[in-house]
Amino acid sequence: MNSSEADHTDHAITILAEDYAFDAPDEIPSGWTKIEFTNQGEEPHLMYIERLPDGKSVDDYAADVVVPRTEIWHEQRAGEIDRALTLMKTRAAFPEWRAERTLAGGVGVVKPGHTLEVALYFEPGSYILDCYMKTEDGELHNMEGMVRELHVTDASSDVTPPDHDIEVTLSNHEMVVEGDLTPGRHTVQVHNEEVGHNVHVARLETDTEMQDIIEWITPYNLEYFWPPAPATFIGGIHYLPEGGTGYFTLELEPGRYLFISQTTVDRDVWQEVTIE
Ligand SMILES: [Cu+2]
Repeated sequence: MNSSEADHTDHAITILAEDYAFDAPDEIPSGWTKIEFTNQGEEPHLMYIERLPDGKSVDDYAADVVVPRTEIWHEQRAGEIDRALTLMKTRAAFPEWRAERTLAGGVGVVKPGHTLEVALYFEPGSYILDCYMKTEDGELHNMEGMVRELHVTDASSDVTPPDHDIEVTLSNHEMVVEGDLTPGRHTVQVHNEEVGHNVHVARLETDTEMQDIIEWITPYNLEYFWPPAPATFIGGIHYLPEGGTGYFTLELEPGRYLFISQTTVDRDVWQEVTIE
């Protein structure tokens, strides 16, 4: 192994997404962390990360966030309440402590069998890793076991952010995608200028319906993250904090791709890119 390969693999951690669990370390140092993320399951998965307020654990998160969310989702799934009421009831059900959470990035929706490398920055603290996509039966993956805790210690990593050749800038009313949009493997820097945005990348086929993607990716819709996925998703960076930056590797082939954020889809903010 030459020194550049050593630099590349040093301090990288591996996280496997399975149907339905995360295989991940329990503890990492703070600072930049490189994550090799592989979806080993048969279904698409994502990884949402948030830093818990001091004193809270994954058990609190499961009891106070995942369980009430699931109960209200079941009412929506049964057709008892519409989207607006679902949103209202869910917000009312979440505990007060949740206002003190901090978004910490994560991994966008990834198709089965796909691996990408992600780089994220972590302050010391307790975090949860959560996939809240749905099974074919409409059960939440986190209720099936896809939620766990990650401790970030006071020790600091000496990892530096990777070089990148594509940049995505997210804000409340705009998404800018620029850089080397050519076939091959790229590293994308995602920078979030305002509250809690994310970006997911999907490959578009000739029969892909944009409206199906919008309905599938819009939080609290009946179709939200309920299989089948309307397109093939190949990663991204999940909810970043304001001012936050994350990196992910993106493999492009000739064709059409969609960069879309769940928080601005209702404002028709997305970018379609054609790779030649
Ligand atoms: Cu999942």
